[in-house]
Amino acid sequence: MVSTSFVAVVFSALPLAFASYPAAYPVANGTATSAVYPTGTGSAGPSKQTVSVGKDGLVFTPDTIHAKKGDEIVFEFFPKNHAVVEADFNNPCNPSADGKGIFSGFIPSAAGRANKTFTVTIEDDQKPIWLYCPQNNPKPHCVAGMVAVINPPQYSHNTLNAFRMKAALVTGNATAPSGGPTGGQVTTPGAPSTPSGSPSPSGSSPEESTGGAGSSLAANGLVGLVGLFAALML
Ligand SMILES: *[C@@H]1O[C@H](CO)[C@@H](O)[C@H](O)[C@H]1NC(C)=O
Ligand SMILES: *[C@@H]1O[C@H](CO)[C@@H](O)[C@H](O)[C@H]1NC(C)=O
Ligand SMILES: *[C@@H]1O[C@H](CO)[C@@H](O)[C@H](O)[C@H]1NC(C)=O
Ligand SMILES: [Cu+2]
Repeated sequence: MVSTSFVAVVFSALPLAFASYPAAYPVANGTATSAVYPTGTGSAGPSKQTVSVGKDGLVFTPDTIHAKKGDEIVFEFFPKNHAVVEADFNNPCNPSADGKGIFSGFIPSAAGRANKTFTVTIEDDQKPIWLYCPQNNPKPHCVAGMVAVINPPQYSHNTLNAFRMKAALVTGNATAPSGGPTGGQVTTPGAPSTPSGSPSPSGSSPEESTGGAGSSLAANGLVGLVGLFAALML
């Protein structure tokens, strides 16, 4: 038999569980905190998303990325010579002040996709990551609007449009960090990684997803609800 207080507790908790995070739905794992901080360890597992840098002009495509903890963002670079740098929201076109920001290094391409990619693994999906391209030739790409954001804050004036407008007001050149790539991995996808003689995976493209948070919402909701019941019954 189910007591009325148990039912009351469950139903009073439901709005909490369903209301807060449309973009990254929390999957209850049996602790109270899991409803507040999505762990990204749902059954779908980490996803991989691709961002094109300079493929469609001086822009990132897409320029707004939603990712969970553990997800990988793979940047693919197109002509002629772009880079990805992390900025602070209030200071676009300059590397973030803490010196710990993401930097891909410049990755040139003569034609088509460059032979290197830059992969960032999301460690904190509650933290917005503001990005720009530091190339200044023939004009500052950042000032021209070549900016992007990973996990923009919700219900905030700090939107990508606001960041882009701040960037447009920067006078002079964008700044690239000194030193090599940080905050991610530069890899050469074309490099042979399987022993010769083994079946070639040619033709298959790397696993990709566009986020899929919306489509898996119902399934995750069910898992979350079951987890909630399990937690309350213990
Ligand atoms: C559940 O999630 C919380 C918050 O992220 C985490 O601290 C805790 O270790 C997780 N517990 C299990 C059993 O996964
Ligand atoms: C990779 O691309 C760069 C720039 O286009 C080029 O200089 C380099 O030779 C390429 N490397 C290989 C292994 O194709
Ligand atoms: C800005 O960058 C361009 C291209 O790299 C360079 O030619 C120019 O001298 C720079 N301007 C200043 C003021 O540093
Ligand atoms: Cu650029």
